[in-house]
Amino acid sequence: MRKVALITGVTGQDGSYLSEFLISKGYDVHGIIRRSSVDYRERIAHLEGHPQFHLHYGDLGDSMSLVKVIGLVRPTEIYNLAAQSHVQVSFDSPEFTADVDATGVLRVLEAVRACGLEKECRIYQASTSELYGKVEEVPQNELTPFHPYSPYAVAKLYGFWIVKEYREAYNMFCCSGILFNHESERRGETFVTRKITLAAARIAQGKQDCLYLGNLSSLRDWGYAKDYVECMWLILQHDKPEDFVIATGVQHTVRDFATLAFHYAGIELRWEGEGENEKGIDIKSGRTVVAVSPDFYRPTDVVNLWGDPSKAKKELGWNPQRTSFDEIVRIMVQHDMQKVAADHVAGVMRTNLAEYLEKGLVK
Ligand code: NAP
Ligand code: G4F
Repeated sequence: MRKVALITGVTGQDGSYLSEFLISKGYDVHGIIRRSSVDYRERIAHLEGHPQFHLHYGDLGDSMSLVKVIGLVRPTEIYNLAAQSHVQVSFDSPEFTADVDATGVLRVLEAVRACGLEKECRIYQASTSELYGKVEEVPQNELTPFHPYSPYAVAKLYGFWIVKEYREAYNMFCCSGILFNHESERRGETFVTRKITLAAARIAQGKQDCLYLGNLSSLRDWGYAKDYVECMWLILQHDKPEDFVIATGVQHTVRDFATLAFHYAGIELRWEGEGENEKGIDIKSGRTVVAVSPDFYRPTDVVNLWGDPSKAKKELGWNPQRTSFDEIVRIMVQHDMQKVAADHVAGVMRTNLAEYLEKGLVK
């Protein structure tokens, strides 16, 4: 049996872990990348040149490129992970977000049909807990009504429904994973968890004074990205095409995350004040190391995500708590403590090199 996977969004957090996972399962993995003027392939650099790993240029906004790549690769499984994935950014670029996160899904489905692969290719769509938005019940499961609460979520809702429609209209094996937040040391640096772990590491090493955050009371069900990509694969190995909630079933606030991250960076926090005046104070030095900035408030914010992964546990045999909240925070802080220290050494070396070049000591 051919095992050929095509991943859109291969350069992203999930795309990089999924590539590693599928290669280990014996798949030939093909990824779609976009041209960029800067090196953005950090997360997959270690895979380039691997005999089971291949890259193709394409874009979710460009149907022809999708038809071309899908026709060439003839994948047995497609993982559609590509998206403008930042909720805050979707308020600034709503039209672009809709084009990629909504119409982009349709383009992938239509490209599969145009290549005559609708009977043999299984499709995974990266859906999201943001669909629950202004939540109508807690915890949220596959039957909870959706109430999207950002341009990102509205676009992703279209993606969810068009996948369902193609499943019913054309009998295609296409499914959505409704994934709750999942984090890792490869998480983009502007998502709240990574922003916190990087800042905690910088503050602990004297490279930053204070971390500014938005809504500290927002609640998330945070899991580990490496565990979640396995679930994407399990969803496509299931005997029937269905949608699944993927979550840990445990909820924490942004404040809890920050308290634990600073703890692992060697700083114990005490919280004082409320709302915009709330501060995280380093107990030892008395310095304010976390403060609130309304710049990071959203026009509408999703504040109570809490997933019920019972269906995935029962039907896919997936363990929702393989990596605990505590362990995720520890892994991320440990990684960023090393990164900040290494960036410092690299910076010093660059400064020295510039000086040597200037003095004509290095040719
Ligand atoms: P990410 O790190 O932001 O990666 C997004 C990927 O999409 C990147 O590879 C990006 O390419 C690519 N992309 C963006 N626009 C594109 C376009 N027009 N054409 C082709 N590729 C494009 O996101 P992630 O955290 O890995 O998430 C993966 C997917 O799961 C996304 O669809 C996200 O919305 C969804 N999701 C994520 C979470 C989570 O907590 N992480 C939860 C639920 C759902 P560049 O590198 O070129 O920018
Ligand atoms: O880390 P976030 O930006 O993630 P958000 O909005 O939950 O979206 C992520 O998870 C979704 C799944 O539920 C994915 F679909 C989506 O692609 C993305 O991966 O924000 C989390 C919470 C929000 O309530 C936000 O208001 O943290 C709050 N927050 C507080 N201060 C902040 C900040 N968020 C960011 N990014 N930056 C802050 O300074």
